Amino acid sequence: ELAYPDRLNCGAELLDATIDRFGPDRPAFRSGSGEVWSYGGLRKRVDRIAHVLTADLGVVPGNRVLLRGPTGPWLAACWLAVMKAGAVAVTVLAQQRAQELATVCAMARVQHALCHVGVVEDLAKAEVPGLRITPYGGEGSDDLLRLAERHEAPFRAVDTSADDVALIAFTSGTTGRPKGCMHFHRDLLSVADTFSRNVLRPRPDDVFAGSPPLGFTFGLGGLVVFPLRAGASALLLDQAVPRRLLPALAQHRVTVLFTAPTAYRTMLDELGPHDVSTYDLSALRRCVSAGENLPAATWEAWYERTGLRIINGIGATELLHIFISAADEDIRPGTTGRVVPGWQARVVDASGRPVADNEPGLLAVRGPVGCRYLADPRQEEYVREGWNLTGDTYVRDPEGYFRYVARADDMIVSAGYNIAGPEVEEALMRHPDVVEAAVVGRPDERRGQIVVAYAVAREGAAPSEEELRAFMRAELAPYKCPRAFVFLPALPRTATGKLQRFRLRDGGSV
Ligand code: 3SK
Repeated sequence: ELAYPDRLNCGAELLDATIDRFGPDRPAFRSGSGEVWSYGGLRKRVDRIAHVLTADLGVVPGNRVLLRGPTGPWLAACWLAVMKAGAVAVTVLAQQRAQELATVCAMARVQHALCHVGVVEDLAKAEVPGLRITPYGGEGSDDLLRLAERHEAPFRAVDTSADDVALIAFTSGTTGRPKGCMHFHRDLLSVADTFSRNVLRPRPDDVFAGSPPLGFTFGLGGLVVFPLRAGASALLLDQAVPRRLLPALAQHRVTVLFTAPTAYRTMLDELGPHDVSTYDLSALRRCVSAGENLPAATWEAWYERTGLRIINGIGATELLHIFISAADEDIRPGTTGRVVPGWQARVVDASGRPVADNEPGLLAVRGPVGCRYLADPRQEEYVREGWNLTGDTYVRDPEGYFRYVARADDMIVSAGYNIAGPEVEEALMRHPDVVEAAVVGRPDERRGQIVVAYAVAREGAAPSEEELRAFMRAELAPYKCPRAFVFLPALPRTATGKLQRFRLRDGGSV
């Protein structure tokens, strides 16, 4: 059981309390260009921004403040300042465009925005009524960092309640309709005190890094909340595309990595079959994968090349971070692992009753964080009798390991057979010339649905349909084998990297 005091400000806990424990001199954030901010330096900047918010911009507790910019120390500092000011951070991705931003701002009733100058245009174009945009990272006299220079005094964190909303994180999920998820001050600490504390077991000398942006709770947790809670540091890269990750991991002696299965595959390609010494990964001790299911083949290949055992986890924006995960001694490739201490999980049928072990059903989770959509009727579908239904089909074995089957709406029913798209995708990705695969059901008069595979071929390779067909027949039962193959240059994905199978099902507005 996690117990937090009734009055709690997560910004003060992550920053001021950590400085009380470890002192101000340890490194907190590093940028890709080599800049290092100590904890003391970070607090100075955060406090100045908090003064600008409250004294200059008139932000009061509960006001919603949109944060938009590339991942970096300044964006993280803005987030911490919003927390300390008792306001509510509304996080979005730097790639989101005017129309999407207008929707988010209207849904969350955003009054203020702190926005990097490089991406301010789209926000201005969104024409949000009453929105006050304060740019940062530019030269103007109205720039946040200029305004901040005028404030010297420490900022005393607003005395928020543990149950005050601190964050509204948006998810477009894999279906395209945005939902705002509200999270409390205590929620932000509880994900660090469950997944991070029990599974990562971070140390103050750890260096965290990874590819998820701070506008995605996977990134906010892994690159800001977890390192600060442990007195560790984070390398915040604005261009953390997989090809740039490897050199950064080596150069900055990163010890804890957060990324997604696709990035592990790209890094494996980059490492190549022979030369293991190009990148020195000897400091790396924890590799986390989430955001999508991690195929066993990717786990094995990473282990073979690096000797590192990927910690596979499942999380959700609705529940803030990871709630089922593998852990060191407990890692079983091909499964997501066991429930994270502090959380509960079970597999249920459509009426919410637990199914027997080894039977597929819907994943139901409960723990210190729950789903709280911002005025959305889908709340009733997500939370039933206190259990959060994540929309994933899972199997639990008698030893408590959870194995992913599919997103509940990705099950294909063909000629009476239930076929899990991800199983077919994993098989297809075992073909040496296939780097990415997505499998969907296409309506068919005779069979109800047929299995259709979309594949991205390895650069320079052009496997034929006949070759893939023969390969799949050797891998899977005939009823699971795709009846059609379509080659694409890339698969449709959300800005956070999740596969959008619905766009393929809808007939390829790809
Ligand atoms: O959406 C996800 O997959 C996820 C994974 C880990 C942590 C947080 C999130 C939202």
